[in-house]
Amino acid sequence: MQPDLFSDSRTAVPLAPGAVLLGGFALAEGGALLDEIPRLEAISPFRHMTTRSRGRLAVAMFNCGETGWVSDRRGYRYQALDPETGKPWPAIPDIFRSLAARAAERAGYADFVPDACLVNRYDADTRLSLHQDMDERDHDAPIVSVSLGLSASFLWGGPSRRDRAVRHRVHHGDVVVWGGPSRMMFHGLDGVERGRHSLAGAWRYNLTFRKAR
Ligand code: MD3
Ligand code: FE
Repeated sequence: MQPDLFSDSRTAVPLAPGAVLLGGFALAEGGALLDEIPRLEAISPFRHMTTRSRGRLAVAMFNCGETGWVSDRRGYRYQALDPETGKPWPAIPDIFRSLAARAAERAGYADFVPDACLVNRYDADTRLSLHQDMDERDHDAPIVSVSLGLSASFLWGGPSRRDRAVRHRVHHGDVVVWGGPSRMMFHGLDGVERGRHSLAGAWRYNLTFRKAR
């Protein structure tokens, strides 16, 4: 008997094989997580990266961790230095790391130690088109994603871009752990609510924790 697995199992909703929605899992810490962002973006600012095919990304991002996801006209990759500053990305704050490990554990992944955390920022007009996350070396490790601020409509597709996507609402404090068969599925974001969030203002933030190398 593992009491901590049953005490709030109500909030663990399977979304797809290998994907678990932990509704409100980060609610208590949401404000503290958001409070880290100004300190982090003072080291590595939010920027709009470009892609080889699609031009400037509407979502603004930076990374923390030993390595970070970057995109430019040469393609996508992970690298230890922020190309904007030429310096290492800021370290993953302890409260980020601890939350990610607890969420992964709840979803059945013991000892999740991410080496990268991509911080995405959206306003009400920002979309993220359907894509797969394939640039991480370790596809057995899950990805943990934390939604903060304004609610959004998440697009969940299948193994092929042609598969019909379904929408899920994600709210401040929701955490999703994507592993196993869901790790390589197409996904995107097709709308953020208009308005203001009491802690995040006119933004939605998303933290995605990855084991990239
Ligand atoms: C499913 N971010 O950063 S989070 C991304 O809301 C990304 O910022 C979106 O897609 C966002 O790559 C969606 C949920 C998410 C993140 C990574 C996944 C879902 C995923 C990787 C594999 C499958
Ligand atoms: Fe993604």
